[in-house]
Amino acid sequence: MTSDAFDPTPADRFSFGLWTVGNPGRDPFGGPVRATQDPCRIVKKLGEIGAWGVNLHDEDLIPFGSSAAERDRIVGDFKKALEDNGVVVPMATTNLFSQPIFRDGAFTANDPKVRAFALQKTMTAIELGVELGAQTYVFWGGREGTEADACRDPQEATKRFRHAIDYLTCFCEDKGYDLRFALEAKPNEPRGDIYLATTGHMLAFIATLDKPERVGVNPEVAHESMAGLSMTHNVAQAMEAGKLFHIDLNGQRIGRYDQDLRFGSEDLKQAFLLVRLLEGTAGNDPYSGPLHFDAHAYRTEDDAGVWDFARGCMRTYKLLVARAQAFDADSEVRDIIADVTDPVLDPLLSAPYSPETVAALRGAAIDVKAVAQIGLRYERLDQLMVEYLMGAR
Ligand code: GLT
Ligand code: MN
Ligand code: MN
Repeated sequence: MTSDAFDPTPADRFSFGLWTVGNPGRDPFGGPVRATQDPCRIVKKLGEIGAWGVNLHDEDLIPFGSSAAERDRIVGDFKKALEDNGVVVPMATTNLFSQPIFRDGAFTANDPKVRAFALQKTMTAIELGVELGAQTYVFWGGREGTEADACRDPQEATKRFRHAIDYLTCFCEDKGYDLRFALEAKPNEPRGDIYLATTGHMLAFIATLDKPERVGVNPEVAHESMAGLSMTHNVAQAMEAGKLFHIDLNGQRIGRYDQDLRFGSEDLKQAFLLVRLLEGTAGNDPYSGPLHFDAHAYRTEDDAGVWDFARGCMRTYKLLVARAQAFDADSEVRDIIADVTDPVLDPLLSAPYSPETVAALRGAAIDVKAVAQIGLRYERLDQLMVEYLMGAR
């Protein structure tokens, strides 16, 4: 394999979940097509291809029901693999969806035994994450939802979810864990409807928590796209609020099941705009957290194809960074998106509200017809972006 400037290195902060490159290719209509990989082997392979981190659910590493001795042996081996291969664990999470007890949700389930078990499991998984060095803890409420919606008041579900997050932030504080929570939204699948369906819902919910400063979001390209929304806009809102604690990058077409495809393999323009925003090539403050690829290889692939998939995610990200930098350095682009200024109105728009500034603003003469006739050159701007994406510039 040839090497070039787009080969990933740990400095790029790319991570993969054990469940992503370890995905055996199971889908609702067919069983696994690839062998289950040992987590230590995944760590070794990730180190070889230049990834920085590996993320995990409790059960990705420690099979459900393992004894304490088995757990300690598995964790010991895993820590050694991390050290030997220079790979870190930036994020950990809890599997609150695979075990049958969670068939009607975890934190929002009607049965207190289910809610209590979800808290027990999460506290144990948080301890594991902290032991492995994780700094971010993700909450994806995949089964927190309904098909038979009359089963509970959706307001009660919100209250229960809030109780769980408040309880667990207290647990971290009590234990002295410097762990930040990142809430991941999804509109549906595996449930018919999932509560707190988008990143915007999560941001509003976070403002109602006891310790909102500990909690941010983990938006996923596929999930925001399933809702028909702009991932870039949703991420921008989270960044502006100081709440982008983590991100799940992948590929998705609107109107489909959760495809979790290789990053950039669908809607390259949206991927470009997202990378441009995250990297701040247009001048905004960049995102500096982990870049996690929550995706998996096509079911057609063997083991070699899995690592082609992983390399592809990282290379596409780096290629898009280079394209975004070139686009934003282009004088024609800069000219089109340059700030529109007005020596009279700018000071009025930035002045604090007062009866005087209101009077001045209301008295300002604006040529409504002339302003509406100026061409904004967005056709040219968008074509320039396409030309950068196609390598014509
Ligand atoms: C699951 C889901 C992902 C979440 C993971 C975290 S698990 O694969 O589809 O989007 O990020 O629980
Ligand atoms: Mn995800
Ligand atoms: Mn997904």
